[in-house]
Amino acid sequence: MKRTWYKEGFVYQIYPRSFKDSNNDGIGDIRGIIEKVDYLNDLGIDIVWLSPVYKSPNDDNGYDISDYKDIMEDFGTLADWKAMISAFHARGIKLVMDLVVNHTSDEHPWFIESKKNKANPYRDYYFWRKGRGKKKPNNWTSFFTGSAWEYDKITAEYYLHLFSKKQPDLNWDNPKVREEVKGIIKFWLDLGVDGFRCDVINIISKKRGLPNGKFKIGLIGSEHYMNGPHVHEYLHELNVDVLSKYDCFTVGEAVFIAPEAALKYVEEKNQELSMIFHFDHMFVDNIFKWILRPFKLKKLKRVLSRWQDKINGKGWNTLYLENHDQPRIVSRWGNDKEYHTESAKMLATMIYFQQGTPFIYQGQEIGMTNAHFTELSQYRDVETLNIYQLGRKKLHLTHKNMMKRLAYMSRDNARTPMQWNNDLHAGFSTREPWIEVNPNYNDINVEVAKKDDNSIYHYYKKIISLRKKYDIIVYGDYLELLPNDKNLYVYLRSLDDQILLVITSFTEKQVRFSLPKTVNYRDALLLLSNYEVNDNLTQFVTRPYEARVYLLNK
Ligand code: ISL
Ligand code: CA
Repeated sequence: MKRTWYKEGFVYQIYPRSFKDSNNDGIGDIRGIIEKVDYLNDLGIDIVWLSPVYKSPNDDNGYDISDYKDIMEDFGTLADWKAMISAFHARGIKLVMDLVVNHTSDEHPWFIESKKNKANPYRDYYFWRKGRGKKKPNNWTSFFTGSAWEYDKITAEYYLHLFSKKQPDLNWDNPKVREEVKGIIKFWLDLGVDGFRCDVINIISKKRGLPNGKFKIGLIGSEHYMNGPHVHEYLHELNVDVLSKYDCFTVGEAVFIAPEAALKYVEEKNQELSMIFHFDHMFVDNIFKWILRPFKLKKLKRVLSRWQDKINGKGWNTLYLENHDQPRIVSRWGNDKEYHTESAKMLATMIYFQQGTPFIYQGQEIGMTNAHFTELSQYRDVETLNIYQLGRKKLHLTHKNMMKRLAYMSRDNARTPMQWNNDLHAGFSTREPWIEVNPNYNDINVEVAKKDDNSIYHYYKKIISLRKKYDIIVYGDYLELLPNDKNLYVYLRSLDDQILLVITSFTEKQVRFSLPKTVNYRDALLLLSNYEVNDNLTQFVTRPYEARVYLLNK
């Protein structure tokens, strides 16, 4: 395994709209991030992944880009951005930008041109097709519900959009499109960025002819673009032509992917991506996100262990529980009431001692919870609003039923403003923010957390510092113990003559833990725990959401 900084670093994701508002217009911005650089440095993180800050009409909060080489006015200017990257670099923090190139905004000049007429040189940057009589060009559906095709009067043709209709898909088979993407990557690398998080990168290559999807439910047509025919060629091309010439890394967002398919992207010899985000663990408590099912620890363990086992030694994993598209983990698999602190710490322990690059999402380090919105009008997210309409109008579900699903899964749960202190609007802004602040900000905020030695914040800080101190946490091999236990997730990591033992309980009930006899060691050191520990590690009864990490010497 090649040792390198992006495997050793801890990543912090910033969703700029909700991080810190410097000019009090209710929207987070780049100057706001600059105000908080020392906060991030103090937490100990090494890399920042910044969600999109490019020019955008904000149909999907910046994931619909109208100018890849400039900054959205709400967020500031390119000069502010330059000041921000300097502030990060001055503290040894690297910056990863979000690269959203499966689609552009419909307000991007390329799309505006391509709409004009069929002979326009930009026409073939996108997928324009005639309808089949009165019908759409094919039966594909969008990630955000409804058909993936939108009709445009000017040329009487449809264009493809796998996300909202303001996000037309780019045609990567056109070599000019690939050259444009290389130009964008080069532009930011030359300004000093250290890598890219590549949005939905495994769906950029669509099957020739765009045939109808076979399955009639779910994301119809997806078998024709998930890990599509030329995706590996195209990523290899970007890597060889641009990325490999810089000291940078890439993390690809890969939707609906199995570890076997993931390996093709991340095996070092293939020269494509450095690592990917998969979603397998995010589907443990739901099917297609909106059909909820009870959380089962055994399922989670099976999924995570499978990813550890398949990728280990060949490629590199990512470790995450939250991002701007997912609800808050403590509300999801923990207990955000009686055991808020214990369960948030346990979840962090469970994930961040596995092998892979760890990512935390803003607010996770203080245990921010779901928004618990009760009115539809409190939601802002395009996906959330679309799914509500689909549920009500097409599936005839009740308002109450839909609101329950949104309260659990909506992306807006992660998008409420960062809770900095007890001031009005949690210190995020002095003005009414673009989305409501979670009313629990008086108890859950950075200022309170910093003062309390037992806080979730200090626990995260400890995890981050341990990872810097012990190679085994970064590079050790993974082995799961007690796979059939319904309440405990226990695993080992091993490197040379050391073993790391991680024990986590997913229940408030007491559970008897016994260390399997196969684990032999001479001495043990408790590195981390979310309760005071006075007993022996070979056998003990767990407390609610207990977590312990031991370093054993063979
Ligand atoms: O969050 C999801 C809805 O269920 C995912 O399906 C999500 O749409 C998918 O992971 C792709 O996400 C990325 O691309 C989208 C953007 O809306 C997301 O914020 C982004 O992370 C389109 O650019
Ligand atoms: Ca602002």
